[in-house]
Amino acid sequence: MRRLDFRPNATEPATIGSARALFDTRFSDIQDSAEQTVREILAAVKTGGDAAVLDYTRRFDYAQASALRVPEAAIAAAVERIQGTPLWGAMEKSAARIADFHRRQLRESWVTLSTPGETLGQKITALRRVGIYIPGGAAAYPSTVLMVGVPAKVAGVRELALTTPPSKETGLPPDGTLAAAALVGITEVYAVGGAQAIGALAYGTQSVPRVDKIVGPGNVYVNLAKRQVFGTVGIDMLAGPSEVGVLVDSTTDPETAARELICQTEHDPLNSALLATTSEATAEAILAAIERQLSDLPRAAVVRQALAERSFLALTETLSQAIAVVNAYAPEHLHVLCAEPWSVLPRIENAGAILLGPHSNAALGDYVAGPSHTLPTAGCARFASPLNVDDFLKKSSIVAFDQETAATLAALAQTFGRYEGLEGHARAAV
Ligand code: HSO
Ligand code: ZN
Repeated sequence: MRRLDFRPNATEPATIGSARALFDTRFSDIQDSAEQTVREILAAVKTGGDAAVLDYTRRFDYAQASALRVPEAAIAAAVERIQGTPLWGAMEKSAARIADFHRRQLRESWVTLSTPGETLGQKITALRRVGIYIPGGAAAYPSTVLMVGVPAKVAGVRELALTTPPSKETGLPPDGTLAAAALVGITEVYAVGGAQAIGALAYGTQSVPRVDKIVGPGNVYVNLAKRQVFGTVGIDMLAGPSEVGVLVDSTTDPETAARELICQTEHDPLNSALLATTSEATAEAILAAIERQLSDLPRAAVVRQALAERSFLALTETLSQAIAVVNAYAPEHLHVLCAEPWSVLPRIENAGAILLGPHSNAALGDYVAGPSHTLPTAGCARFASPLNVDDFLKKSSIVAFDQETAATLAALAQTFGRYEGLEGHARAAV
């Protein structure tokens, strides 16, 4: 972990400004190198359609690929295999909790009725067709299918197309991913990953009808592709390599903090972590606990790399300073493990998910708590929200005046129209 010492007696005390500049570049090296490749893939998919997508699939994922769509029979077979395992029950319970949480976010269209002669309002419409990207390759993420698919269903999206990479051996996505899709009610599944999947969803191909918006997390290629197709389609956010911020003080149990840091960094060597604390002794105890816990963890090497290369230890004099560092880092997940976490909550400005206290652990948030685990990363928590029902809804404004109301407002509009040199507008205001 890179050590940032904000305490006044440090040799060269770090500042919030310098930390922010450092945090801003947490993934820029990988982004810069992938940008051009992604541009080429998207251009090829735009002009080449299915043939180009298949070509990339054969090159990157499954050498014998001959079709993009996963047959419904293959989904049904996956369901049958998973239904006999504990994963099915876990998915059902988790889906129910995710649905409960997201139903609270639903909102109604509204109109004003209080002023006679004028009605203003907002009409809410669910998006018609949405593409869901689910990461795959080496990993299988049925939980992500639920965390994206259930909010989409709650919002009332009519068509959902899911795309996820095929396994190198079978050419199909993992059973768990297919079964989760079926559980959510998604039958349109494509065995396509990476930037080529984003291109297919955004531009449409012979076998993939284009979508209105693309949602879901992905690797750096997927995120860069989403950014490049934004405008042709909507996107939810950039949800890339996972991040965790952990805020601790001298009261924190080091084993708990260590588990949380390990949990979010075991996804990928590109993951990033921030440990912010007022207590150097606790920080040292946490680092020692991490070493102990890694001794028999299957993915210890991934965690070690993530902690060594893209992670930070911030030592501060005061809790306020530690909170400022957390806000500058804007983590995807923040675990507040210091004393009185609820009193810290109002001061947290930038974080995708805020987990309060030692029992609100990362794994529960990732799998069963209810809020979507698809969260803004790479500092996007400064301006973006977790994936939620609003991502699948859009609003249209409604204006309805009677003649009398129009006449009373016309003079104002004429004033604007003439000032802006738009005489047609001025005359249309009657
Ligand atoms: N921690 C990941 C989500 C996930 N964890 C999926 C396990 N499976 C990003 O928030
Ligand atoms: Zn996770």
